Amino acid sequence: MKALCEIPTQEVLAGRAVGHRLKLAPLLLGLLAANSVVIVHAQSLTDPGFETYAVDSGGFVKPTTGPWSFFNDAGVVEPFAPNSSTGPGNTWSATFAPIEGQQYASTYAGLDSIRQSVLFGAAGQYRVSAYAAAPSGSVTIPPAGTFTLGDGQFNFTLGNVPIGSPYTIAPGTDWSLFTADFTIPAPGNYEIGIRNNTTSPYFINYDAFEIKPVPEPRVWQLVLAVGAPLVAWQAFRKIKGTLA
Ligand SMILES: [Ca+2]
Ligand SMILES: [Ca+2]
Repeated sequence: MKALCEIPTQEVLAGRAVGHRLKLAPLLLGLLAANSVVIVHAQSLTDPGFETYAVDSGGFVKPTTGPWSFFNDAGVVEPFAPNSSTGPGNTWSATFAPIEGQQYASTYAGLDSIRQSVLFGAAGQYRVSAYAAAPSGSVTIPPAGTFTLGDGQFNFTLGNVPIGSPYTIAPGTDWSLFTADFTIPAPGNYEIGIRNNTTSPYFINYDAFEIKPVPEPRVWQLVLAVGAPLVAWQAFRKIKGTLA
């Protein structure tokens, strides 16, 4: 009889609600943890903004060690430096403030590429992105001469093969974000990067590379994983409330 007559106080109801939440808490935490592990283990670039290389302010280095491989004129700069050269294959520019950190990559004209081996834990669709910018003016390359800078062109690459659309950048273009989508057929290591396509005189600077799954399934998994039990719990509360 007591159970039928008793009207639960607000404190009792609040206590029950907390109790239900606590019962769900380990499940929710477990789901969050499981998804966090997946996120932590997602493919990622090492030093995506070229900050680990030692280079003086206004200077230029062509690293032979570290996570990235640099070819032809490609190297790392720390602003600010005008369009500069000590000879063919040693030509650089650092006229822009970095997008990220203190440094970025510099390339001059054709034959240049920058790439890094990346471990992909799962097959699927991915998107690589980077910021690119191109200075204007001219460059004097001893003893070749002085050249007026024109349009530059680059591609993102997978295993040094172009992926996505070629991008043309006019001289005097400030940082813009560029992307290319690609497919990873099986888990493993794949070389990701960029390469300059055309041989006419131009600089392209690169900073803040990133790789993401397309779409980002883990975020959706997380929303669904947390959302479904919450919806179920709310439905359970509603039914319980109706029966009571
Ligand atoms: Ca940087
Ligand atoms: Ca070059």
